[in-house]
Amino acid sequence: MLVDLFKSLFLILALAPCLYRTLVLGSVPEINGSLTYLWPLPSEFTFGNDTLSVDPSLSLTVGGKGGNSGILSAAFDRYRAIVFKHSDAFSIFSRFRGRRSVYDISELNVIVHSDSEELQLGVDESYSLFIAKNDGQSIIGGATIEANTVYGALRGLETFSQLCAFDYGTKSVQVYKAPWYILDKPRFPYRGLLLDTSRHFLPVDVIKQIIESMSYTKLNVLHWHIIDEQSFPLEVPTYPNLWQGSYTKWERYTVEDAYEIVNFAKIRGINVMAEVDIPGHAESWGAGYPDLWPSPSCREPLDVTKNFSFDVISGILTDMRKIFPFELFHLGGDEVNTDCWTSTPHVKQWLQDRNMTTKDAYQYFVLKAQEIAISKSWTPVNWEETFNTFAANLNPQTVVHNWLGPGVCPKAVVKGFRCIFSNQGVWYLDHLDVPWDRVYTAEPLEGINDVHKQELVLGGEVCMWGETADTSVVQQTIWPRAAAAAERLWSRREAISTANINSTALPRLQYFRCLLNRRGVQAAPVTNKYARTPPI
Ligand code: CP6
Repeated sequence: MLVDLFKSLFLILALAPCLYRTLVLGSVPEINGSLTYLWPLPSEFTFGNDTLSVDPSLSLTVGGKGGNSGILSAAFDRYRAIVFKHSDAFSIFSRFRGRRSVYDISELNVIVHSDSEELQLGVDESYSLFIAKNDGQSIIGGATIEANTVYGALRGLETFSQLCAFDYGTKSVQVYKAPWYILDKPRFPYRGLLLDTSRHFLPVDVIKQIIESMSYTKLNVLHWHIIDEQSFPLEVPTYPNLWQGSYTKWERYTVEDAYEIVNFAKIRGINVMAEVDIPGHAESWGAGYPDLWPSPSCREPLDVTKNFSFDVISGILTDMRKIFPFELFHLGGDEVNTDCWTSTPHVKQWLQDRNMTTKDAYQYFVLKAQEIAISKSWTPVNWEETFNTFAANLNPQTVVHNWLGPGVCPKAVVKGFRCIFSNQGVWYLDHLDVPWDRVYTAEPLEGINDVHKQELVLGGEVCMWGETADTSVVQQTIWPRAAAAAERLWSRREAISTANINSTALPRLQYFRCLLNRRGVQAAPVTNKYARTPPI
């Protein structure tokens, strides 16, 4: 009740100037000369000119049915460590100097309305965040986050932490430009990052660090491309020889490792979408079960003629279903070169007996795999070649995953399919020559004007393919460019228009990249400050 009243007051009083600026002047309020930059930009916000001090022993107070969530208290502890990293180091000295006893903010009040911790596509990630001085004049004093779910509260905590800046003069944590009134929600429900652990193994701790850094930029899906032709690192209890296809005994994930990754991600509001890329990217499966190869000289695509191929797929998916609760499951289906199927006698014969072309057999394989996934209550995701080759026969539930240039989502949504945008020309992070601004200006809804069709675009994903990147360089290859995509996927389209990004987005991204570095993430420079036009 009271909260609703506050909200109405907030909307009228606080947002009016903001809406005026955004709607009438057509641009986002600028934060001139301030250290308080936010990334990604919230959907609605206003700010003032006060500087507030934050108590180093900031405590959490909670409200609402979901206020007692362990996910929330663990997140508060993580963010307190981040926000007070510096001031903690000074605290022993500040005690000698006589610590201030009065702070503007000594409690963070977090209200979570729902006690459901279900994390699925489209989970409510909205939140409001108010930070104002307790001076009897502002509508609300102190710092308050309000959200429908604990995952919205996590997004609000991230924003709160970005507003808390360590001031090297007073050696204390401050919030500049208060009062802050923020109402925020994501533009797209699917904001992903692909990690490829087949081309190079990534240790569990490295994957966790990447997940942690994803939460800083509000990305919410880790697309785990676990297996490919080069290696099969995952334990599959039903077919225990499969991980004989790992590089070494030490470059493997046990079932427990996978659980740990999924849970680590979940408590940060991040879903893990697993991928089993079939039939084209699966050569490594045959290290443990050579019958999956059509012949010793034809090792992929998997043998389409044998029931055993589908038994193994079914076994893998049964085991993986216990680990991956996310409703989406990626079945790959890209880059299927069927040439060696026709040069393998028993496969050729099988095709002839059924009067099937290799294209028919590719379709047969993908659809059969989809049925297995659907029977395990998964929604199948497939790379776009499946749609490009046999859209009319593709299961209508299929989520089409774009990668070959920008064109497929407009076509897929017209046919009623949902789509994920990952145009390789801009969102493949292993393409080191793509600068931040080309990542930033890529638009998932380009070419889709009908709002109902736009809703079928779930969002997008940046892809960190592993052929040329391992633990030693993976974080600096992902960041800061993945953050550019993250803002595209979170913030309102009008707020991140492509005009003047060098004066608006660039300084904010440079600040955010520096924030990543301070938090221990090896993010690369946004631009090369020392680059000069070569002399003629
Ligand atoms: N692996 C798999 C890959 C790629 C794809 N699938 C890929 C293709 C082209 C580029 C980068 C990556 N390495 N399984 C395509 C979806 Cl340029």
